[in-house]
Amino acid sequence: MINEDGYELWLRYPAISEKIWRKKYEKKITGIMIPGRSKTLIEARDALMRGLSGLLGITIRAFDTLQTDGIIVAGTYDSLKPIFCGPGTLEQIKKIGEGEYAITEVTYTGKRIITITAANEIDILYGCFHFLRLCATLSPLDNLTVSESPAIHLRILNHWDNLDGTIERGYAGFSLWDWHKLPDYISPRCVDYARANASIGINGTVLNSVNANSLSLSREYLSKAGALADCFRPFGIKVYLSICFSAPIELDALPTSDPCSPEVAGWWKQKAEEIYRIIPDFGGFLVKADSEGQPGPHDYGRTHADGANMLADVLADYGGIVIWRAFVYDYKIKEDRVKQAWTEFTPLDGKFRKNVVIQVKNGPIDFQPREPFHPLFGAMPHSNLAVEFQLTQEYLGLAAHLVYLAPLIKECLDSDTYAHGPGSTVARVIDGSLYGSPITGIAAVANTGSDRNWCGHPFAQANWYAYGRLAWNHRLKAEDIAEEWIRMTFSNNREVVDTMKTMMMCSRENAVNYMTPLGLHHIMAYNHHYGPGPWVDFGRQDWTSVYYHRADEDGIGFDRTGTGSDAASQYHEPVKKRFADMDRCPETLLLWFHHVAWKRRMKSGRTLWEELCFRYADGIRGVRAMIDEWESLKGRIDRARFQHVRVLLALQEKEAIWWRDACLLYFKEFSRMPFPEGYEKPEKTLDEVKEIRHFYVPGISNPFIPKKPDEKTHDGEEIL
Ligand code: GCW
Repeated sequence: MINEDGYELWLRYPAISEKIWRKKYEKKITGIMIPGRSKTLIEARDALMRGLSGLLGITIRAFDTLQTDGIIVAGTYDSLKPIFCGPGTLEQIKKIGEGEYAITEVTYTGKRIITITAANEIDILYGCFHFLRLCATLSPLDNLTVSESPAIHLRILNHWDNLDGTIERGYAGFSLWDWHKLPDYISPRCVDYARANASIGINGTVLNSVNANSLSLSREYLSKAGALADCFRPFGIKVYLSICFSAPIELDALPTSDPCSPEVAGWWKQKAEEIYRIIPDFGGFLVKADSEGQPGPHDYGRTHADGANMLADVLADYGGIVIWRAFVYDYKIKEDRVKQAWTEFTPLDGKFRKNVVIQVKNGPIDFQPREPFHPLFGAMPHSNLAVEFQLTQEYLGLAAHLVYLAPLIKECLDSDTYAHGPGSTVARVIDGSLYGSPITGIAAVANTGSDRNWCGHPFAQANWYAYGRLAWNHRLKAEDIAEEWIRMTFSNNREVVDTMKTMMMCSRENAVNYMTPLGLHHIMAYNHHYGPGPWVDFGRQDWTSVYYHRADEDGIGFDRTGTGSDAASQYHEPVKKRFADMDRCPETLLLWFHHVAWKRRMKSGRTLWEELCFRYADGIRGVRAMIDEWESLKGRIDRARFQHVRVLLALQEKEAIWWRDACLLYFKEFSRMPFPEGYEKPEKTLDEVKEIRHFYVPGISNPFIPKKPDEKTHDGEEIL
């Protein structure tokens, strides 16, 4: 077994050794025919030839006539018309609409051929990768009648990449974009990135961080972005840019960036003209405004709609869109942070242009291991809403912890908002089927970087893969996607597949348990967010930990019912009542919505304190189970990747223990209750754990020197 470094992702196509599949199907694949000379069709042809040659261990040839059985034919109606002269076949092809593809087996002049057909070339490319996925996962090829079209229009990655090559919250190396050498030199890495995205149907990429540097819109950087756009275009990937709302001031010294100033609107109009001269199919702007110090319309007493609509108007003629983030909160506002986006955006529903998409994080805080779905889903029926997930693991162990995120994504998408009665799921909000939104979208903060294996942890690629597959079809099951990925990335061996799938499917719950069980949230270390920090109480209060857990001698948790911040009231019935009722609130979110007595009996019969101890212990148990499962695969996985994962799992266990020690020792100061019998006791004292410090943690630009723990919250203000 040759060592692999993960560079080929899920596009390896190793020779299929499974005899039954080969015996049954290899005669169906003797050659390919993809007429046409466009870059996209050449890529489709190369992908099929390379993939099928690898899988079958033969040289697959390209034919220009149908000579034998087993030719895989791919093309559009027009490109295949000269080939299929007889009746029947072409009629089938004609029925395929924009944005979909079909894979069918037909008989033509007595020959059985598999056709991959679509109305446009990018869908042909998608179809070819789908066919390769079927073969690589040993799926049956009998009487194929595949018909696929994506549920969501915009399937986008957000790269929080900075122009200096660093990545905010990036843990897999540096930016993939070599800004310095662009536009002259485009790394082959960019082509491989585009191919990987096309293979999972991702059709948009935002090149730069939402904490945008205005230089991204300078002519120097636009020409660099243009070179990337040219590279990605044959793969069906549009380029977008994050913009800084004050760019007119920074780039051309305008006196203002007020969206209602004609001079400012004129500046953006000119900028749009400049951009579309370089990138004719430019996707549009992603905007983080009036959030975490980013400038925005509020600086001028204007609303998000004023800001978004001014930008939308300058892009409309080009078909561009504005993706405006709803990640807004401000510690100066005396309102529970989780309520502020809903408070600010619901009055603006229906006031945004039709080419504006409001991009909302999956939960109301910030990509925590678990959050309730964001109340804005189901609260803005007259606006285009997109959901934003985070693939880079800012709050989930950086690139050191195995945490498969498809269960988290599915948990959000399957959440019922009850906005229009039962079945009003988040998925139906964002795929447009609930409100008929003209533009539908889904986004994820990328976890890619210059690391050889793209995502740092060998298993982290699965999150990129799963996001793409769910963006294409959110009805897919997390474990089916895991199985696909394992088969394509590691092995079709049943034991390997089952064992890795078991590890992946429990990994998110493990992380929740050893970090933030029972609805705890935002108790990580300050600034770099690496490791636990339940004691953090300095700096602005909504960036502390004590603001969220509210631990005291009676209990722990944030009262978000009518007796507290009343955040539960932002949800529709019956969700509202269920969250607000301590007896009916799901225990997984109990401390998100309630301040709960240490002695309260949980469903398990344990007290809350005992339940917390059980959950932290169970998280560590889960990691140890993953270690044992991985050890059982020794010899079945190539040594390099086996060893890489083995060492990272050991680190994950060590950090899970770190989380348990920090949180239980700290909370014990309030509960004053003994550790229950039968559990491992913390290895360190609370003071020892507090002494653990890290400085140059990846993903942040400034080395964080911890402030003295006795520094009070911002201006000593009382906590809400
Ligand atoms: O999760 C937080 C991160 C910031 C990020 C911000 C956002 C890009 O800590 O690094 O800034 O969210 O989503 O804008």
